[in-house]
Amino acid sequence: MVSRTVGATAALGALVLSLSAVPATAAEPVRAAVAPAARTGTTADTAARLPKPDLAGLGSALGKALAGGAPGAMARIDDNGTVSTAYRGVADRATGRIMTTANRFRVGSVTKTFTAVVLLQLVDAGKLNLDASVNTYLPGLLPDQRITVRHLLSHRSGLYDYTDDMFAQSVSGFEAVRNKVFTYRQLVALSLDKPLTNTPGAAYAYSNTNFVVAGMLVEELTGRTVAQEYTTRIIKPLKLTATDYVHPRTAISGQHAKGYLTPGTTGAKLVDATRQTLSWAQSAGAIISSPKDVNTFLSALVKGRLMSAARLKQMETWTKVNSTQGYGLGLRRRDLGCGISVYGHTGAVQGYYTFAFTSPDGRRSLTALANASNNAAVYNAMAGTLEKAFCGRGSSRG
Ligand code: HEL
Repeated sequence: MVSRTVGATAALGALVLSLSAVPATAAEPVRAAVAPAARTGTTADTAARLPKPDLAGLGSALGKALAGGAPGAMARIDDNGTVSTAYRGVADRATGRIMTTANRFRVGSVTKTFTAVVLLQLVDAGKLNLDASVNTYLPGLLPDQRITVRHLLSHRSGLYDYTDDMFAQSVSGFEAVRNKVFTYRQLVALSLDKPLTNTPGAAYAYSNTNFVVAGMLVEELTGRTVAQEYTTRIIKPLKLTATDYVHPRTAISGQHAKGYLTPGTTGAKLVDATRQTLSWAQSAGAIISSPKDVNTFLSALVKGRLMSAARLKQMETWTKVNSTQGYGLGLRRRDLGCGISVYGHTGAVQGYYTFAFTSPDGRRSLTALANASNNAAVYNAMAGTLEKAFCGRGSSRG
């Protein structure tokens, strides 16, 4: 099912509302006239120049995810007030309830972007220095004084990712932690059982440990929980009504997609992984949200509504990941086949693969979800949704 609605985006105000009923191409000259000075450099009017999304291609990408083994898949594009959705398969295998974009789900590491936003707001407030040693704020926590806050947020600390061992066996590893409640310090201790993987600052090496320590910083500097900080700094101001952080509770409330972990053994049954504490990730991966909310969040973020322009510039300063990807501060950059780069994050927790990205000016956002994980065919199919959403029919990949 693919549908397109031209909708009201209340927060954007009356001027943009009046534009939202106009087809994307026709609105271009007006859009350019609305806010010419608000954006600078290469981010200006990216969405106005974007090809129209390829909605049929988006549906096909979701179909490929199902062919690869996902029970269901869905995607929502918010394109400057125009909403397009596509969905396939089921949200719940037991009842056959269909998958739609109304379902909430576990966003996994998209949580890292939320955590980075909170810390960058604390930088703006003068409470945190990105280039200070983490141990300045958490004395004695880390074994190397040279590890800075910026190293954490850009995955350059060298702190070993304890989840590599935890989930070496996908199903037994998951079942061993499904109901566990860890303290942050216990997770850091698991990491510190292993030496640093690189000299601090020297290399990009993705590690959940970085964002566990980031969560500790949030709690240390504010005296409040990460849940409270996400709520007061992001969820409430942006009116994200389907977003929350319920750790260590295991249930997802309201309408949601059940998540299915693919076992490592061929032919073995999918494992319903929906209920879990996510305590192994916490501030690195435990947020629950919806496609609409994630799109609203990423769009507001890159439009500069969550931090100063100077902090956003730092967030969008990229460390090379590979020839087509960069990592900023809790933010991924993916370079697409049509020459456009998009910013956001991916998520992979048991049962859920998320791709959530926005154009650099925040005007077009995509959140795509498959309710399966540990399955390369599904992952690659979902990665293909980006090309369809941002490159349209001109996509050279996917
Ligand atoms: S991994 C990633 C993704 N991130 C990181 C984080 C997240 N998720 C995890 O660390 C969970 C890893 C285990 C997931 C599990 C599965 O697929 O269900 N895999 C196994 O059990 C494998 N034996 C870098 C992919 C991200 O995109 O940022 O989310």
